[in-house]
This record gives sequence, C-alpha cells and structure tokens, in this order.
Amino acid sequence: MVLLKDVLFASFRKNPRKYLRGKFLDSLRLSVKGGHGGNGLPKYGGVGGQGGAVYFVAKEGKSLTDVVCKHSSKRIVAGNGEESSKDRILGRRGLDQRVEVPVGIRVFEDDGTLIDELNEADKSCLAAGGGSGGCSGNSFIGKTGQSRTLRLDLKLIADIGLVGFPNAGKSTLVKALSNASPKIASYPFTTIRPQLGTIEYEDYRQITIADLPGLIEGAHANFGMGHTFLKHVERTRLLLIIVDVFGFQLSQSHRKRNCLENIYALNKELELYDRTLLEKSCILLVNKMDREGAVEEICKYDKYFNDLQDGLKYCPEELIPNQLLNIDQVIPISAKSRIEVNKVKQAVRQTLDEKALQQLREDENDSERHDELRARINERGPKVV
Ligand SMILES: Nc1nc2c(ncn2[C@@H]2O[C@H](COP(=O)(O)OP(=O)(O)O)[C@@H](O)[C@H]2O)c(=O)[nH]1
Ligand SMILES: [Mg+2]
Repeated sequence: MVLLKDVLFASFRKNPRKYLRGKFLDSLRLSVKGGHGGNGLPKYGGVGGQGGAVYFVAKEGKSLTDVVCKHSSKRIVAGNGEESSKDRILGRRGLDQRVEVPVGIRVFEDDGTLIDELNEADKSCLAAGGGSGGCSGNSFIGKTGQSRTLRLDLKLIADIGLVGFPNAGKSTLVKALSNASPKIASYPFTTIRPQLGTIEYEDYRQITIADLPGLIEGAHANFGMGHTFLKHVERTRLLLIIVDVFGFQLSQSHRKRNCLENIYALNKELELYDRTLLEKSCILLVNKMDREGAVEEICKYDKYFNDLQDGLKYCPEELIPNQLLNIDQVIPISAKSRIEVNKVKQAVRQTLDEKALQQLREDENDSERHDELRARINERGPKVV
C-alpha cells in the first residue's frame, strides 16, 4: 500500500546528485556504525562472527560530494557478523564498509577531538569498529558495534596558496601557470570554489597551487563568503599575494582601495583568520602592469611594498594590522604575459627549494643534537639506543 505521506516525501526529497552538482563541500558530518557481532552457539561452543568495521580510505580525485552522493542518508553501517550455527560453528565476519574520501581529510569526533589525518592516498583510518562475536567469554551473545558521529574536514593540500581580492587576476594567473582551467571574467566572484592547479617544470618537478576565491575586505565579519576558503591556506608552504595595480572597489557603496591599501586589507583579513598565517613566506605580485598608466601608479607605492611598516602612515586606521606580512619578494607582472608568468614560475620554485633546504638543515641539526645528547647520556648512565 502506498501512503500519501510517502508520495509527498518522495516529491520533496531532493535528488542528492542533482542538487549537489557543482557544489564544493569541505566539511561533512556522518554517523558511522560497526556491525553487530553474531551470537555464538553454546551447545557446540560455536563462536559468532565479528561485526564488520567502517573505514575511511583516502583516494585521489574523490570529493566529499562523492561521499554524499553514495551515502545520501549520511549514515554508514557495516555488516553484522554471522551467527554460529550447527552447519557453521565459526560464524563469518560481517562485511566491512570502506568509504572513499578525498586526500587531505581530517577526521574529528563530535566533541572536536582529532582522530586521524589522511594526508596520503590509500591511507585509511578506522571510523567504527565491529562488535565481537558471541563466545564462552561473553555468554555467547554478540556485542554491538561502535557507533559514533564523525566530522570530516577537508583542507586542500597545495604548496602555494593564492590570495587576493576579486578581479585581481588570480584565475588568469593559475590558468597561465598550470594545467587548471578556472573561470575567468571581468566581474567579481567568478570562482566560487577553490581551484587546484599543478605547475610543471622541465625536469618533471611539480608544484601545486590553490586559487582561493571569495576573499573580500570585511570577510572576517562574514561579508561575502567570509573566511570559508582561508582554511585551505593553513597547509600551504608559500603565500602568493596578488593585487591589481589599480586597486579594487567592491561596489559603489564601498571605498576604492589603492594597491597598497589592498595589501594591508589582505594582511588584516589573514591576521583576523589566523595570525600564524602571517609567518609563512610570501611573494607579492602586483598585477595588470600591461595596462596604461600602471607604471606611474606602481611608482607611487613601490617603496612601501618592501617596507610595510613605513607605509602604515598611508594605511586607513580600520586596515592597520598588528602583525605585518612577511614579504620575501615583490614581482610586478601581467598575468597575460607569458614571459612574466614564467618569472613567477621560477620565483616560486626557488623560494620553495630554499625553504626545503633550510628545513633539511634544521632537521640535520636536530638529529646531530639528538646524537650528541644520546652520547652524553650514555656516558653517564644506562645505555640509550
Ligand atoms: N590587462 C590585464 N587584465 C588582466 C590581467 N590579469 C587578469 N586580467 C583581467 O582581469 C579580470 C579578472 O581576472 P580573474 O583572473 O577572473 O580575477 P580573479 O577574480 O582574481 O580570479 C579578467 O577580465 C581578466 O582578463 C592582466 O595582467 N592584465
Ligand atoms: Mg577567479
């Protein structure tokens, strides 16, 4: 019998594939449950099968939207263990559920406790264990599986995070530098999801870059898309800050900001999101230098790019940050010129290589220091290996 209620619900229920198409998800709550252990058979000392477990497995090319499309109820339950029977004394283990998630996922419990990070392809984590099968130790009664609600949080893993206000030329640059094909238009907010591109070099070295859209002045107060995508900057090793040499005006009701003010505004937004982001190395790109009058415009401000402290005298009070960006290099460019884009390509590689070398030296020093310490302890007391 078909109830009216079912008909109504069916018509209201959205098709998850359809309504999620094109939507970028970077956080998802799921409830997971391990399978119930099968009961044992006391008469024959039979042991019930262990309940199946739920695992998250990181896979390249997967998105959280794929997870929702596959498990639209957002409840994932593994199979129950088989009961022990006369024909099969040892019950079979329940079927495991392996949920494929994107690389870069962090798994949290509902109370915010971090369970695991899946930063490499094929890495897996146990989301919910199965209940043990019934045996003599538990009166032959199978146990229930673990049940909990987990939050999956995605942070893209890219070497470089590209940060700038709308229309600065982020998408144009990512497209010119890499194999990504972001949308480009002369109106703000063309990119509403982060774009990942890979920069390839002749010696096959690859560097990934993330175009992080939607940042506007006042994002900390949740204007525009707020800081939605800034969390993806946390895991990058280098910040590329890009500004339009002619500045930016969000709308008629907003003040027009020149390019120096834009740098302070970006600085402020990064600081308000997470102060530690300002400790990252950063390269400043002043874009659209091919446009008429660009050279005159940049000459007004360029001495302050390398000395942001001095430029603060021109910074409107509401934009003054407490801590200034750590600018390594300033490159005036035109994202439309191949030669200049190539300069950026070489500069980012050089900076990243230098950072990697520095890290290596620090690690070596650390290990030398450990060796020294170990030797000194061994001289005094029991041997430490
Ligand atoms: N003249 C000139 N226009 C540019 C340059 N870079 C980007 N643009 C234009 O600026 C507009 C915004 O670029 P887009 O890459 O979509 O900016 P986004 O919002 O930061 O991603 C587009 O019309 C681009 O064609 C440049 O170097 N020179
Ligand atoms: Mg864009």
